[in-house]
Amino acid sequence: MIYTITLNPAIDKIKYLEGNLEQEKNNRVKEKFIDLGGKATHVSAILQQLNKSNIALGFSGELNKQEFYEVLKIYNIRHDYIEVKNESVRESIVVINNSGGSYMITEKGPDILEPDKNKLIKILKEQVKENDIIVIAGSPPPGYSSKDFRELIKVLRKNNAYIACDVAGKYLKVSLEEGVDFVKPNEHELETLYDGNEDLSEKFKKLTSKVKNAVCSLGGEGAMYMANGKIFRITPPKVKVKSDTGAGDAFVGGYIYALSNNSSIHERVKQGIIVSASKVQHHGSCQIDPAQFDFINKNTKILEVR
Ligand code: TA6
Repeated sequence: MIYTITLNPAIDKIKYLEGNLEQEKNNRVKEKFIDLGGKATHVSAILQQLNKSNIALGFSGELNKQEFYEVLKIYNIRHDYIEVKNESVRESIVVINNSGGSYMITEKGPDILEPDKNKLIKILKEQVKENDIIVIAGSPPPGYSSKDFRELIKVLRKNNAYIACDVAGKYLKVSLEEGVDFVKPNEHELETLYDGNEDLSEKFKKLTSKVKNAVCSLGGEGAMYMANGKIFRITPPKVKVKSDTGAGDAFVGGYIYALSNNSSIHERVKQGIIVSASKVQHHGSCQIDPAQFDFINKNTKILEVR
């Protein structure tokens, strides 16, 4: 089974403007969408659209749970979120200019207290079996410390699960210290992971010495990854971008889909790129269209960096 863990899910309120965002001006909205946010939620949405069963876990908020569950229902996602009393699932406002540039304004989310943290650990101890795939992604909520995150990883490691983490900062550091199986920092997250002014591929080589499968996502430029001790760059074709929100999360969804089909590292990364390049052609945070995959696949390039 594949489980996604979103410690701090969000409801994305996406607003497409008639013009470009200007301060002290009434910026008119021409179209609006609601979608899932919080990162691992996107992975569940992508897997559902690829008919790959999975269960979404994490913390929701009691006060607006119906709204959140309505959005999960769009993708028919099976879930078992812990409902935090007197709290709400946070909102992320995504504003997209007429010119395509985007702004994201994201709430901090609910404080998670010890009893609820322990409920999640209990679910994982009871549910997760050997070789299950667990995806942890998104910024943990306030009050969720590095220590809490380390405990989560240790429980999953004890159950011999495959642990994929798409997290940043101190949580990425904990993931590397605990020896998870997959991480996907973006360029900025990799740059800030290591001090020093080595170039990106040098920093990436350092990262690959700490984790079996590492990918550095590079936005529309594709990604960098390691296979058989060599570094590769994978580049998708240029496509008409409607929204890049959730593109990195879509990559993880495609990668995990291919991993669950026992594909090679090259195929896993390529599937991630294909799904991500499809996602950006859609308005929401999680939509893809498999009918777009063939063109992207045929026009994606893989080159050995060195
Ligand atoms: O990656 C896109 C996205 O998941 C948005 O949908 C929005 O919910 C935001 O990022 C949440 O990011 P955070 O790092 O706060 O979990």
